[in-house]
Amino acid sequence: MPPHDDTPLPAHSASDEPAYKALTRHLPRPRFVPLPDYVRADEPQMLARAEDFYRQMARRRTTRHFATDPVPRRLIELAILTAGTAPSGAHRQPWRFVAIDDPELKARVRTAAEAEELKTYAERMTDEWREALHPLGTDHVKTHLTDAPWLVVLFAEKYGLSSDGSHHKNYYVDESVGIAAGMFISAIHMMGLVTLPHTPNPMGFLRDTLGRGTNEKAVLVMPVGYPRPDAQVPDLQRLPLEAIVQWNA
Ligand code: IYR
Repeated sequence: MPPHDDTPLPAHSASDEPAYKALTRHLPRPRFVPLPDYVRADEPQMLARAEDFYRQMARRRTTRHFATDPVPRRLIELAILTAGTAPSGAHRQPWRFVAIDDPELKARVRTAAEAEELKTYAERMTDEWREALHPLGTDHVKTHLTDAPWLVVLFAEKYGLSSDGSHHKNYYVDESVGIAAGMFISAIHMMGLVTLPHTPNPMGFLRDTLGRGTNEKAVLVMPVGYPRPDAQVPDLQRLPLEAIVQWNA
């Protein structure tokens, strides 16, 4: 750990300081330390790394066909640790992961998810929505939830609960948890496994089944495992760069 750096951050003179600065003057000075472990790479190195990472990530696909082979718990821990490095609003880290490999619990989650999904596909979806999903081959049958050796359920902590029972607000929870989910999915892919971000709706049953607090909301159920040798994916194309980027105005 580098020593605590007491060098004052560049400050405006008191005269041009905006009034809101006085509102936090009673708080302890924020602690800053030198940026740890940063090694500046040269451009050819960065280009090689960026191309390699993109090439690897471009091979990620979502499949519904999971093998039942076991996956070591340490790999799931590493994916969760990676997700936990995500940036978050006010550094509140409002993500919680429930990792399930108990076959009986996986089966309960699947049964409850399928019951909700049957209602969703049959009654809650508009025709337009059902037609949009048709090319992806999704339906209410979620075999992957019991085939995959792990189910990882991602919860968003909508607000924090302190030990004295008081609430504290979290900020940009959806954005923070969305970024963490992306990092989890990337970690799983880069280690050579597959996952499928499943969004049962409504999600309330997950809080009850998994015994989570009322300050949490389930966001994604992610089965994790190996793809089956005969795994298939929909025949999809990704948008080209020019369709997803604008450079300047
Ligand atoms: N939550 C449902 C339906 C579903 C919705 C969308 I938008 C998808 O991209 C995929 C599925 C389900 O998980 O089947």
